[in-house]
Amino acid sequence: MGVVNITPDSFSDGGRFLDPAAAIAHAHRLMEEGADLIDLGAESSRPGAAAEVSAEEELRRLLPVLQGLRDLPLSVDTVKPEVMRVALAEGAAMINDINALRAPSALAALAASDAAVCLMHMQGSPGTMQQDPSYGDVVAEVKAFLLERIGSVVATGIALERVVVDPGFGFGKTLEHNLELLRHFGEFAALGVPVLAGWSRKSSLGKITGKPAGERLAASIAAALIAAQNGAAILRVHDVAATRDALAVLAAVKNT
Ligand code: HH2
Repeated sequence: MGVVNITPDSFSDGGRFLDPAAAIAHAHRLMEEGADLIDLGAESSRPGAAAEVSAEEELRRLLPVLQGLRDLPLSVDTVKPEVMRVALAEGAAMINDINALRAPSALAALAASDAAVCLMHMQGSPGTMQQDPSYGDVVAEVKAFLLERIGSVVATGIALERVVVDPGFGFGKTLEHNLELLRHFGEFAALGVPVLAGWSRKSSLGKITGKPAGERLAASIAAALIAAQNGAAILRVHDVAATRDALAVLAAVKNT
């Protein structure tokens, strides 16, 4: 999954693809590099993100790009049912919700479509989630949350085959929480639905390497590969070509 952020303020590529033509060109480039799916986000969820973007503003950023990329498999990264409904009407293949369809009417928006959905775990909300993340047992708690959300989604009539889950690296988690979740990634892969991993350029990698977001490629690939080796079905990445090369090496090793 290649990331295209149509935002002024995303933590690693904010402002680069706010112009619809630049976002469209970047999405095509990521597909040429080997992406299977493009994740379009029009609201940053970075820690400490400013006041929420309105649905109108999110759609104003998103729609020209969505309409310009009709032929590509698209995921739309949003927490707002209004935005979900429009994205689904425009043919989005997946809704990627960092809030796991907890907003009132988000479940109904998905139930009225046949698109896939990614349910992500987040403790708190982006504005405050990194202030004091706290868990008894992070792996057990994230797993229980995802199982509860899968249950709600299926109870609404959305087929299990449409569901992807994500432990939500960096969303209300310290470096140690993120590492613990990665160590136990195989337990998420055993839940019975595909699991997505999003480590690309995240601040935990900065804490480990001491490097800023623009210099976290090698660290991002290392984390992506560990997730893939432990059963990740989808890797959400900014750097598709380099990740593809790393996955080709992993596939070559597995096939010999
Ligand atoms: N991470 C980000 C955004 N959306 N969705 C899922 N399912 N999993 C993730 O790990 C995830 C996500 C944050 O990264 P990015 O989009 O690059 O930054 P920003 O939120 O600042 O736009």
